[in-house]
Amino acid sequence: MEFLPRIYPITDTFISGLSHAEQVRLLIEGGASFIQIREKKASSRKFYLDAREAVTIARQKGAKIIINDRIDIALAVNADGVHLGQEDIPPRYARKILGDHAIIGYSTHNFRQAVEALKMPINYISIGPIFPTKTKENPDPVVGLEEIKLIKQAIGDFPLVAIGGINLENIKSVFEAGADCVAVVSAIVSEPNKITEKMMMFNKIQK
Ligand code: 3NM
Repeated sequence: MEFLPRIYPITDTFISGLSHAEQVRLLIEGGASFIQIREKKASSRKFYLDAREAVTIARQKGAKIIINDRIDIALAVNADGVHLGQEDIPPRYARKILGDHAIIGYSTHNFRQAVEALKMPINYISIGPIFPTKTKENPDPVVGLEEIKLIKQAIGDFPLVAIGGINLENIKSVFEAGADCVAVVSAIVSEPNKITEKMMMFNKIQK
């Protein structure tokens, strides 16, 4: 699990009102070392330029950048990996394209998908949404804490990231249920002038 920190912030330009690169800079100031860039609306050109700048900033500080969905952008900007969903290119093809060193994460939304994912050439599984979330359009049904426990029992040491509606109030329960890492969007980036401070607060949470 050495590549995976306990807090995994994800950028969102709509929620924060800031570019991905600017969010990455503020997150790293707050101690982030592993950041996902998630873009659902911008043109490919705009996303490419923003992601390229984000990777440049991250490299200077020794942080890793994972690109959501877009294998082409990940390759173009030389990111550290991609995060793929159930509707994206299957992980085995992403692995072919990106090579052995890329970090590939894969979204699952229930026990069956999580166990199925173990067969895939991926580096971590994410499970969500744990709690209700407004950040994702058309989220899957809420998974809850009990499901994290069952999945962790089934997948053993394989790295498990929990996502969806996680905040400073409920984060401890998510770790207690067995998540190795939590991925967070709105509770960290929704107030642009507090991104660094919130990242620091999340990083202070003991497992
Ligand atoms: N994926 P917030 S839930 C991006 O269920 C994403 O896989 C989910 O945002 C999944 O921390 C989600 O603001 C949104 O709730 C997470």
